Amino acid sequence: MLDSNFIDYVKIFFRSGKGGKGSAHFHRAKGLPQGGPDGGDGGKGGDIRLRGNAQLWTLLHLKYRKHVHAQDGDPGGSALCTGASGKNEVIEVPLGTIAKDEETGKVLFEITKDGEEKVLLKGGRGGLGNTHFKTATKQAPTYAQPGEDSIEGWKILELKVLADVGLVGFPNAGKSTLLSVMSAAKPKIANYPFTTLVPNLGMVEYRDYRSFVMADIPGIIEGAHEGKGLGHRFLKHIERNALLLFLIPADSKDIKAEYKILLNELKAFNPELLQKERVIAITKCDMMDDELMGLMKKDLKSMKPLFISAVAGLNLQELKDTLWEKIKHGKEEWS
Ligand SMILES: Nc1nc2c(ncn2[C@@H]2O[C@H](COP(=O)(O)OP(=O)(O)OP(=O)(O)O)[C@@H](O)[C@H]2O)c(=O)[nH]1
Ligand SMILES: [Mg+2]
Repeated sequence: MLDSNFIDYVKIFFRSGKGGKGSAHFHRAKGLPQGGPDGGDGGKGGDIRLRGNAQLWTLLHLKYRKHVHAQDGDPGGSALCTGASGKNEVIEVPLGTIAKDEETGKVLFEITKDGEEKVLLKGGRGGLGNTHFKTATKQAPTYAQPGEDSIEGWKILELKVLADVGLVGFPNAGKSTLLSVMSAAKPKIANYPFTTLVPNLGMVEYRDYRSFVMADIPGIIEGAHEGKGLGHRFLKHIERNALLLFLIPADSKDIKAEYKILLNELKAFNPELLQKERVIAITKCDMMDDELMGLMKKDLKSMKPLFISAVAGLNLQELKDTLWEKIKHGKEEWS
């Protein structure tokens, strides 16, 4: 894949901690040569856990971690001392991370909230000390339980970008420019197709300190669903966006045809993408004079687009209002 910092897939060998073994100790004290069993339980082995962290955007920090082992539990001690539990190994992941079993491909769970913690591999239980095995007929058990074994295996962590708004458009449509003026993100912008090679996310501030996340993905071209261009690899990221914002430049040869191609590509990739709420914006409207704008508005009436310009700041507040209006229902449902 392209040399980039956007890592959305890692494969790691995880092993949870083994449970500590129970102790088979007997109480010994001066004048009490035949004390009873006092072997403590073994400590629990550490879990392997994943925890959501809203400050992370990629899995880059895990790129070079091929093996992750949690600590084993300590064995039980004398005088009923329980062994110390092994430390849990908590892996921080961005929201939208899915954990899969490498062998079966089965999705184990998904992390969607900040601070959400889930156990990937459970640490072994500590073994019971010999005190537990004392019975009326067996006062001096020499048996103590071994700790439960660790669990290990290759797991896949995969990230699907979780954004409220996904930008959809041909290369050069002005997606990155829009993201750069609406958020603090600074994506690369240039006058050639496929400037954006990996998704960029930006937080868009809205009125009264509310905000939403916008994702800029590489441009989509005809045939993207068959792997043409770069769109294919990234289309999966907009599967998660609540709302799709289609961007078509005012200087497109045929705006309606361009819109249709975009819709077809999404549909061929995953028909459910067409179920999502959509907003259409015609970009680069600063390039139009009033007369041309008038004609265009008439011609595109059925599409109900917004006419914007990222460069001239035209109708950007209206765009935010429209997006927010549609997003907020979803947000209310989540909270
Ligand atoms: N006049 C004008 N030009 C714009 C506007 N927005 C973007 N552009 C120009 O259009 C070109 C492409 O802009 P980008 O934002 O890189 O387009 P993109 O959709 O991200 O393109 P890819 O990353 O290649 O898919 C750049 O030369 C921008 O300066 C606008 O509102 N008005
Ligand atoms: Mg771009």
